Amino acid sequence: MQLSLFTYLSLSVAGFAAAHSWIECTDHDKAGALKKMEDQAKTDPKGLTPFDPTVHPELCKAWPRAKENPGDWAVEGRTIAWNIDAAVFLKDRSACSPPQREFKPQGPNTPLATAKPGGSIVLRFGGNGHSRGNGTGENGLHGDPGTVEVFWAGKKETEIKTIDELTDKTSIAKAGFSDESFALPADPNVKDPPGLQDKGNWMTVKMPANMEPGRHMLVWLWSFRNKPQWSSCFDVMIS
Ligand SMILES: *[C@@H]1O[C@H](CO)[C@@H](O)[C@H](O)[C@H]1NC(C)=O
Ligand SMILES: [Cu+2]
Repeated sequence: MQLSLFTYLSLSVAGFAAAHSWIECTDHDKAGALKKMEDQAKTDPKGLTPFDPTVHPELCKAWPRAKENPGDWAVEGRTIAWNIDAAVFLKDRSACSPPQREFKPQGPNTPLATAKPGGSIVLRFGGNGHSRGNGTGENGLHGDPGTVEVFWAGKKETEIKTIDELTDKTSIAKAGFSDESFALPADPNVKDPPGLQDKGNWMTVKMPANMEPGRHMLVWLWSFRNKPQWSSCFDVMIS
């Protein structure tokens, strides 16, 4: 099925209509979030709280570009989440959403992630009901939830500007969208919300050992239907 321009625009404007996700935290306390979720699952398995930083900012120690603390989840889905598929349709090959296209100093309330060369950071993004393939197949049917990948230009203070730079050469980490996620119930046949509760997905990313000290720009990309779909841009300070 060919999507019309109108459909593409309304998907990107409405934000929630299509499968979508973005990086909400660049240094997340995954163990702390898992503990809270497991506790909640015992008492209220159908009403898991999203463990994103708009609800639990105390679990987040570092923030992506243009993300407020705590911020508004619905607004972020329309502003800092970048719909690559819709942009490409409109002949825009930008790698990042407009507010994430340049580095602006981040205040003490929303610090950058820090790491040593070869060290790891834990990114958090929402499963948003898609962790078992809801809406990620052809024509919005069930499919593979796809992959998440992180890219680096190879030098400090260097921007990745277009999706044409998201290649094997700049890729530093790749995983399945749901490789690190907490989803209820255990029955894999429950694939759709509200039965499916997938309120926490993570990606642990090892920094290349050859990163020099300084600020490094990274791009996170979620691909499904074998195409790039959504991106988020953030920085890591290497010590
Ligand atoms: C995905 O889940 C929604 C409920 O959130 C449901 O309405 C929709 O039909 C599901 N998609 C598919 C392809 O089953
Ligand atoms: Cu979505």
